[in-house]
Amino acid sequence: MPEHRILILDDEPEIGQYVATVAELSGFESTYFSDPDAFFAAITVWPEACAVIDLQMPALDGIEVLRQLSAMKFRRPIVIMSGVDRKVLESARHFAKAHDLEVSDIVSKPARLDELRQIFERLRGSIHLLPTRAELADGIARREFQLHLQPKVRLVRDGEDGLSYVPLGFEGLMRWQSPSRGLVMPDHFIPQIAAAGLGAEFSNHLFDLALNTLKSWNEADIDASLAINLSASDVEDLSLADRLWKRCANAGIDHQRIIIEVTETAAMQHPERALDVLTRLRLRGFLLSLDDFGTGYSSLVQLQRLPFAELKIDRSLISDCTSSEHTRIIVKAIIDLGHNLGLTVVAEGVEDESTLELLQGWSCDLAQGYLLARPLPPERARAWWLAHRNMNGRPVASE
Ligand code: G
Ligand code: G
Ligand code: MN
Repeated sequence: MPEHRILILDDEPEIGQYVATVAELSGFESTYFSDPDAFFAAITVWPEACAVIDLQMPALDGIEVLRQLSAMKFRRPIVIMSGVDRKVLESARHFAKAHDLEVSDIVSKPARLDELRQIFERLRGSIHLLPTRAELADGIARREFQLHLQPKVRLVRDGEDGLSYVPLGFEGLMRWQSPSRGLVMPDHFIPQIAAAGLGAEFSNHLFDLALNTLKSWNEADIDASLAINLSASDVEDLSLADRLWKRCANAGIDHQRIIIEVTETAAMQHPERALDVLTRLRLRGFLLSLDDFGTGYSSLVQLQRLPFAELKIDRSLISDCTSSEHTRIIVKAIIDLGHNLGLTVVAEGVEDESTLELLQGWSCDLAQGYLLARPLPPERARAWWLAHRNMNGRPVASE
């Protein structure tokens, strides 16, 4: 059985020691630190450990600690502890989420023994569910992942009767068909792959799947584009553009049909390196798309420096369009901003017709979402395309 480790950061040694003891009662190996630098050093030694952090410390406040964990791409569960009121703890949780950190629990100090025990038991339970590095490495080596495909369409307004769309292509979303676990969704393996340092192996598998998909489409005369998602570690890999371009050339695939989606957070983690890698991809002729826009904290100046052709508005904004005036203002402003920067604007997560109508009214270019179709296994995606491709201007109807 793999060992489970917890690293605790608290400026008060008695509390740190107390939390460590309770964690050990729940079967964790645990170490506490009162010095943030020693804590961060330990994180680099044990990237698979969970973390417990105090929000209020004299040397470094908890938000700074979260920021640094995010910069280190820490992807394991975090328990936040503090004597500040619940509202501040909730804001810290939001901050963590926006920085791709996983907060498994928040605890008000003083933490009661039974409360801490429960938290650590839950943590143990949830860790058991996560795939280990060895399992993931095997799954990748055995090529157990699949690319599901979600249609992406262009919105058109034709005459009186309003809305319709033209199919353009698909976004590929990975699924893991694990023999022991069944179908595993990306939220349960993407962060683990990053934490396990298996990014390069995983993206090679993804490229295999993407090229095979395009090859099979060529044989069936399907001229759809294919978007794939890259993670922060890919965006730091200087050889990526050449490697992907060569693989397209060897497979006889027109690489201009591949759209590369990168999240704001991934692109901004090391902006200089990302600028280098993304520019090489662009020069090689791949189209770049900025994914999940509106969730991170990027600077618009950086955004303009990076060679994106497309901007995808995050589905958390799109889903609030019909209910929130505030969100409508933001989404409309993002669409205008995108257009002013010469970008194609895509709305993600469109689930109903009234949202699609709003987006159409704001001249949003493309849409994706359950209203049009869910991510589909390859065979069903192909059937969807064949059923829709000749229906230019088909009225919107859900799948
Ligand atoms: O359907 P959905 O649950 O597939 O996807 C959840 C998240 O996982 C999305 O944010 C998506 O971008 C991400 N994701 C899906 N496939 C991949 C992939 O191949 N690579 C990376 N880096 N992220 C992916
Ligand atoms: O890469 P990205 O974060 O954009 O991945 C898209 C994610 O959104 C995937 O998890 C996909 O399954 C999901 N998704 C796509 N369309 C919809 C939708 O209409 N509603 C919701 N709730 N999720 C969607
Ligand atoms: Mn995406």
